Amino acid sequence: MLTFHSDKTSLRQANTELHDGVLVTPFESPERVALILAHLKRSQLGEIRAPHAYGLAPVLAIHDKGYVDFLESCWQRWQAAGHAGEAMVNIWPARTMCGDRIPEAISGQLGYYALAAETSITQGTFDAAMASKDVALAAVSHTLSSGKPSFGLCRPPGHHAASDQFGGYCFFNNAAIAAQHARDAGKTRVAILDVDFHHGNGTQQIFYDREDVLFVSIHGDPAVTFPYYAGYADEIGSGAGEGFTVNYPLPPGTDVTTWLATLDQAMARIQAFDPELLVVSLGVDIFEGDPISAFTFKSEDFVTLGERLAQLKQPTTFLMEGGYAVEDIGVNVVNVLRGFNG
Ligand code: SP5
Ligand code: ZN
Repeated sequence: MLTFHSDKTSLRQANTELHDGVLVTPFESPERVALILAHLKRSQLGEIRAPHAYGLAPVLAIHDKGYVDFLESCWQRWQAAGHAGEAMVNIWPARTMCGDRIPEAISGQLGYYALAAETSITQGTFDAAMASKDVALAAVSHTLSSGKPSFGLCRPPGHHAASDQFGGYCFFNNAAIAAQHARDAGKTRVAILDVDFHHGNGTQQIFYDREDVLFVSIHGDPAVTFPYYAGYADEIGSGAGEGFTVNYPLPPGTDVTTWLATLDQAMARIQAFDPELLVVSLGVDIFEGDPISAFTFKSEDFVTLGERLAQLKQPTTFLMEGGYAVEDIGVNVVNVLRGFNG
């Protein structure tokens, strides 16, 4: 399987994540990509290519222009304001405030454009996010032109990023950008299957009222799991999009047998939709050893996951989302791709 990777994804080198009330070194680290790459090479899974630059047009097909401008200028403006640390949100347009005004100050704009506080913005974040979506676009382009599967080693991940909000380590929604690229290239129906431990709230929001992009997600029950405010089973899409968002929340600790039985249901829904392309939001944070997640996959279960997904017999693009057990991240990702290859 062809992999797409960009060295520029390592330009995101944040030092701080707000975790359990403490500023820690971010779980979403550049090391993740290095370790996956090393294991891909060792496993001789196939050629690894760099993407070309697709520019901002495919980003603006998904994201709000004001949001993109904010991301591009945030770090410089935060520094210009004289703040000591990394750019971090500490105030929101919360439920009891009006909420639709965009303040002038960078601290106010951060609250407007952030959906979570753990993700700080720093030097290189925007450039890494640009490289990450280029990886996604190159991978999906390869699948579109060849019909063959591809793996986009995206970093930062994308599925929490909404049309005008960042958070959950995500800035641009790589899967949404790739799916829209496929639509614009003439594919009528695109399915996104999100297997990351966390609900892909951003992808859901972006396509919530659309019937041309099916969003199906298996994830930790948001009643007790980040991102808490989206991913419930009764969120099914709206308007023309009703029935084209499908959520399977599962309790923390769910065993692999139950998870795979849920995957069968998800795959049946995808089959009924009859897509022309499948985008898999591949988070390997469903691994038992993941430091911030609570599903129970063992490394060999990822082979099974890949094998099952191959049964859909669709042109498929895998895009990297989460996965924070760094010592096992390479084998877990490669196992999915090996299982898919058969
Ligand atoms: C792409 C992706 O996987 N993003 C995940 C973002 C999660 N951010 C907040 C996680 C909070 C985890 N709290 C669990 C504490 C376990 N001790
Ligand atoms: Zn995740």
